[in-house]
Amino acid sequence: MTDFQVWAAAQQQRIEEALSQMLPQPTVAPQRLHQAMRYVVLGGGKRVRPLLAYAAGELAGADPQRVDAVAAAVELIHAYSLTHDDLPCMDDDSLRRGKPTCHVEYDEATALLVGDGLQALAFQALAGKPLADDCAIQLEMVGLLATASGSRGMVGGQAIDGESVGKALSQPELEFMHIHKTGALIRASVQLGALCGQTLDSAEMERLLHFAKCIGLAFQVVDDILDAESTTATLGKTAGKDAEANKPTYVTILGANQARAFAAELHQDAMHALEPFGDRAGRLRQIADFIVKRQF
Ligand code: GRG
Repeated sequence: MTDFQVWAAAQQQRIEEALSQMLPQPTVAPQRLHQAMRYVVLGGGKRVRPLLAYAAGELAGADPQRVDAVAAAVELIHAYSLTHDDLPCMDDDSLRRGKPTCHVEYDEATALLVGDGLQALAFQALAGKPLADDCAIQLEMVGLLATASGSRGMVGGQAIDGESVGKALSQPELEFMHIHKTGALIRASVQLGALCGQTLDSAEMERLLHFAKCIGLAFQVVDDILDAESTTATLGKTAGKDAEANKPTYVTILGANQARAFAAELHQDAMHALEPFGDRAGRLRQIADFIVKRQF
């Protein structure tokens, strides 16, 4: 295993335990809802957003116990978005993280409530204990996650995604959609992780956010390439969904080769943004490498 794989496995184990503790036990009423919440959150996923939070926390010298809450919050929002996105009224998918989607394993009403419950739990994680020395910063963190998740962030991106089916979007329009749908939560993961630590000056925070914007977009470009070129077995979710749904993607707009070149360009830009941080940004660099080289 590489140094990054060892670190990532340790953080994945750490977030698994934090999430398991935070989620209501399956024996707590209403049992079926709590079992379903645990079903969608535990034991799967790459945990990219928590990894980013831990790495940004490391850069800012944060106490990892504080970052646990932030890492759990962003993963809970992510899990809620996947559960709702898979519903018949949205992407109508039956496979997620290598197992039946929540509405298939349980039912649609449960899947809807699972998402709602996870979203509320994410905010409980952020508000439940001190995460910053200055409570004004913690308040800012709660607001930041709300903006990133809501209609001016992820949910807004999802709305644009729904409206764009069958349309020929320009590259800037596609970028606008992804900066909201995927990028906002990735950016929030980095920013929230950093806010658990020592205050970065505004130029440092700007660089960090530019890094987050670039890797958020690179993540989506790679996701489009994988959706077009990989298999359902490798991805653990249905491959070829974008073409089937007639959705504009980086592959349809640029072609696979240019999309790969664009991902490499974004990666380079992201690395450049981290230069002044030196070794403190080592883990963020490794995550950026993983995001562009990943096969699933
Ligand atoms: C609020 C319904 C609703 C949706 C919000 C994020 C989102 C919009 C929908 C999720 C579906 C989707 C395909 C989003 C694009 C981002 C993306 C590639 C998600 C998959 O994230 P990974 O690869 O998944 O990090 P794992 O399973 O590894 O956590």
